[in-house]
Amino acid sequence: MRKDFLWGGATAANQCEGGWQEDGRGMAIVDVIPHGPNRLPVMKGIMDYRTLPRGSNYPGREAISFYSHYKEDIALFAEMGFQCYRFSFSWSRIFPTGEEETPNEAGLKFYENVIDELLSYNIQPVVTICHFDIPLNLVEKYGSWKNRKVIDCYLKYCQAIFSRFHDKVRYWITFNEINMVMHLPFMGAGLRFEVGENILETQYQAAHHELVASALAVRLARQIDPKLQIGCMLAAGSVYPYSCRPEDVWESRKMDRENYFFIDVQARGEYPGYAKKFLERNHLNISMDPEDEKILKENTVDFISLSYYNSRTVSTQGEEEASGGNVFASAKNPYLTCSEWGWPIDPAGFRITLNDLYDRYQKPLFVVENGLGAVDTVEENGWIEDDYRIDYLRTHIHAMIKACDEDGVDIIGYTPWGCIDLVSASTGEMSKRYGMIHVDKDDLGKGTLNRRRKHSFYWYQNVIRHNGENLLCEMSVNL
Ligand code: BGP
Repeated sequence: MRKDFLWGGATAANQCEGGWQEDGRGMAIVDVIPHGPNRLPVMKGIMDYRTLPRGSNYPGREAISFYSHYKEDIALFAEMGFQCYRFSFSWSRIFPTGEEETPNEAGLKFYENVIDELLSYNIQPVVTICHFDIPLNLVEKYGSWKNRKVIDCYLKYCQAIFSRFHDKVRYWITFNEINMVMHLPFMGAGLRFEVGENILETQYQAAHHELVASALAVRLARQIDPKLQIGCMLAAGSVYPYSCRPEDVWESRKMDRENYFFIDVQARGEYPGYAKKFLERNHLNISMDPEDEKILKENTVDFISLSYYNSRTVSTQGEEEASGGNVFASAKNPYLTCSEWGWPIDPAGFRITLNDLYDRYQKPLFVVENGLGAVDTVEENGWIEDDYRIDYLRTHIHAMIKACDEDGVDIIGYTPWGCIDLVSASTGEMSKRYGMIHVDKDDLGKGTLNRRRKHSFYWYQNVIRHNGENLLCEMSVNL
């Protein structure tokens, strides 16, 4: 492992910050994504949020109110020993409609306070510029990333935050899980579809705009301060063939490429051959400006960040059961157990994924999400014995250390997701908890918002203290 390896934790404004009407913040997509049965159709862009029943519950509006609790939360992160903290800015807190000429000073000030608080504990901020987040005005007026105009709005936002924070924030991530545009297009990229619209074409058009925006953000960052490190971010998890049938193996390669496509462009600087052929074969006409090729080629990312929750499995035969998982469902892998939400648990798959990505790109990786969503029980004396979470983290961290120490994968740091409980992106629930810090709030939005340390809090503190070396004695995983 690197000597300067960064241990920390990760959250995002849309699921944690709340304060949706504070200090002039404008409406964002998260404010109109409800809890309950309408959530999935809204996130997919096939149900218009404007048709939702009155009185719908929008859990992101308050979330866990990091907005008013940030000092307390950062003090807890510091107590755990965090060396970095990954979080996102809310775009509409800084540009409420996305179109203002100048940024909202109160919004910038809030993030300055958060950053200064982190730095006062020697915690490095790692900022995601856009984590399932876009001002609602840009959705309404331009159709979000469907429209090239949004690239300019994004760059204006980048200009404001890079120039304000470049001497305090080194690591930036342009888009969280950029491949989410293919799976949950409204949540991932603010896309809504009209009846009869060519959905796939719109998704790839929006993706192209995001890819160009990401490359231009890299260029801008380098102009403002060459020390800045800019990364892309993939919802990762390698795809296994269900069997050694060559058809299954080929299918798994194809599925991997659907995700790699984005990183291939961001890290290598051009559309790969298989993507060009896919667009051609499916008659998808993506409009590109003549200078786009050059922009993509000249402004590749410095590092590749990723989330890993599970591996995936695919078969061409359809004889297997389905299984859940982050981003999309796949075939059930008979060798793996699953979380309470049906996501496979596969630490060896983490090592495989890290190796796959490093072999493919040869750029430093940053693991900015990993973790187990589980129901926690607060005992009468207030204690939370979350040993299932510890088991998950222990085996995954161990696999990551092996990837570094035995396979030579270069990893900048590790920030487990939802280090403090927050709203689940896929379900809108609070009960799907990832944290080492418990937040007293339920799925209906009731609770005191009090913070409480879980068993995993002390366990992770110890991992950081020993730079993960204690785990090598604690366990042995064969792979
Ligand atoms: C990733 C997202 C996060 C986070 C995580 C866990 O896809 O980047 O925002 O939510 O998954 O997923 P969930 O909250 O659905 O359990």
